Amino acid sequence: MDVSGKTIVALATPAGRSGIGIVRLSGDGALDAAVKLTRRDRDFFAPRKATLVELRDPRDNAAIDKALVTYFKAPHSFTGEDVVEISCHGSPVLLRQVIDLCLSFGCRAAEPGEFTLRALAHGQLDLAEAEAIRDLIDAQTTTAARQAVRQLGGEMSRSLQPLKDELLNIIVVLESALEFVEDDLPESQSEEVSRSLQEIAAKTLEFADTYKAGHLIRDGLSATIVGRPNVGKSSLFNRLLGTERAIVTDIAGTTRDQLNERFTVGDIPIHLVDTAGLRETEDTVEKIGVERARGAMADADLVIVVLDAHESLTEEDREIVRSAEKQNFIIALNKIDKLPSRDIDRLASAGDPALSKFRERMVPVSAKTGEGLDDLREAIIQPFTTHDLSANSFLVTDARHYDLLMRTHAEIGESVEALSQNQSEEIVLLGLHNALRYLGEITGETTTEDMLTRIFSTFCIGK
Ligand SMILES: Nc1nc2c(ncn2[C@@H]2O[C@H](COP(=O)(O)OP(=O)(O)OP(=O)(O)O)[C@@H](O)[C@H]2O)c(=O)[nH]1
Ligand SMILES: [Mg+2]
Repeated sequence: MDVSGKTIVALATPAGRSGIGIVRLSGDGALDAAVKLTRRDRDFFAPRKATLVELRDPRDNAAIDKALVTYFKAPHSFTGEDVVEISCHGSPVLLRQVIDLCLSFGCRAAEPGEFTLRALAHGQLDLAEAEAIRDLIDAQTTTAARQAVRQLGGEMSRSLQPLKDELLNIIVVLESALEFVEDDLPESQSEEVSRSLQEIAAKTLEFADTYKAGHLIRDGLSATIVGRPNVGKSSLFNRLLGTERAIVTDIAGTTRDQLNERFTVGDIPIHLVDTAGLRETEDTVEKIGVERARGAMADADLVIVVLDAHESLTEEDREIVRSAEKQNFIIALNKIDKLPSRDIDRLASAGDPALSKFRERMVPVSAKTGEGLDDLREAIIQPFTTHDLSANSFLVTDARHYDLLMRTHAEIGESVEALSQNQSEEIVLLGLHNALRYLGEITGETTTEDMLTRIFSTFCIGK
């Protein structure tokens, strides 16, 4: 990614009609573009002051819009470069004109995340903070947004700094031993180093462990509804979403293609999948649906097996439960409104003692009346919420950060091992330098161009 050079331009607000739409420019030519669009002098635009001004097409002097133009003079801008923000009326047609004119002035269309990348390159924020901006924009729940804001405020760097400092202290001790001491490190000192390293490793692991909760908050989980035809999968899917998204009929084999929707339970985003009823079939379309259902089941974090509580268990039901057993699964005993009694223990073992061992996983529900739906929602997230998500702690939410913390932990572990085996300081140091580098990669002190390209490709354009 070329971070220096040309002035970039992009629409910073979503495409489509809206109250206002903002075109953002960053680079040496940003102010010139504003000058050309408004036919005003450079001095007209006082830094950090929004000015209402007419935009005109320099080719025919036709008025384009009346807009608010704000100039942020380098380095006091988001990117650290000259930035101009033009708040126009939110018409896609006029915004296109403004962007096209900027391109004709020699600006270049920004790549995804390029404004943030430039901010990073100019030291306006560190990599973890840059990623936090992406996560904040992508956040699906309030909790996820709040975690992202904390990271944006530099909390990741602050959490890592003590670990880095302690690691560096030990590296200094070992490096000087290497340089000045003829013999090996004295045993007492070696033990002390080992103890400190184990403490750092434990803290790293403790921090990495928050990823389970952090990942859940940010990315949520996927739950796939499976079961034989007509047990009420699509009805439950609709109930959970609160809309009539899926077609429901009393004809077995109604759902063919799988349906994907998102909703949240207790601030956890859930990716819910409705599937075709599982059965042997000769129908070509249904057959593909059944194959897809099996695929979606295998990919899910949680499988929701739906059984018809009103009917006795069939061999197909048993087979579905058996295949779900390999994963996280719960059983929704649907259509309880058709039963005179709500005795779940009787239901659980209904005609099949094999099922009673799953008593804990069973939730009696009625997609028709809504009974038991709260219990079902609770059961969906229950296997995943080991951490107290409401706790006020800072969590690791990004897989990249988690991976680097685990690698740090492994490297320190190897150094401790090398130390206990009386291996040379060089070997011990090798692991510690790697560990320090991994921690540095989280905040971007030690990142390669390649990595940056990969990370920033996940950003949206205009940010
Ligand atoms: N009484 C009662 N009927 C239900 C309930 N849930 C679903 N039904 C009915 O059962 C029939 C099948 O419902 P669907 O939701 O289409 O079942 P499905 O499992 O998605 O079926 P396929 O898509 O064919 O696999 C419909 O007539 C629903 O109205 C329930 O809780 N109680
Ligand atoms: Mg269906």
